[in-house]
Amino acid sequence: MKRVYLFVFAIILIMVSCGQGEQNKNNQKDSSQTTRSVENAETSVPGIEKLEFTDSVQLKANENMRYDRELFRVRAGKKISLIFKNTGAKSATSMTHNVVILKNGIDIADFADIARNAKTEQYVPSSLDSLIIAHTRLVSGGDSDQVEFIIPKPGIYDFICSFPGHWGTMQGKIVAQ
Ligand SMILES: [Cu+2]
Repeated sequence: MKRVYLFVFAIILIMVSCGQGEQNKNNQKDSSQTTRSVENAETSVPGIEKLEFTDSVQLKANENMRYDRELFRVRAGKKISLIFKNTGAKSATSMTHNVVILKNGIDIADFADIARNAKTEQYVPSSLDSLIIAHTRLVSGGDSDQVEFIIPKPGIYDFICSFPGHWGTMQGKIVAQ
């Protein structure tokens, strides 16, 4: 009789421990799914899935005070070329523009508010270096500039023209995945 009780007890023990194992597995699955969806939220914007990955961010702007493109999709950790052409007239009175790619999480308005006072540094003050991934020089009408950069981590990175008063219309996003 005792042996039968022991046997039944053992079976119950096995069933209970298996059930807990199953539950732990489910918990693990849930938490990894949450992490994955948070990562997606940080590296995705509407329409990004329709864009091809590029290693060449090519931008143009003129007197309209807008970039010709406002969304790019790149690979994190890969070398990217930024080529900016000011297609305005080659004239001393033409607007000058630049492209400043900011690290993610930087407030554009706050950045621009400090940058606008840095005329001697072409509106990219060295005091804000730690907030910048890369930037072109200030480009006159008919001229262009090219720089290379790497975005180390996946995320959404804003780019703006830091010439005073331009960032409101001259901005876009680079999504690194
Ligand atoms: Cu500009």
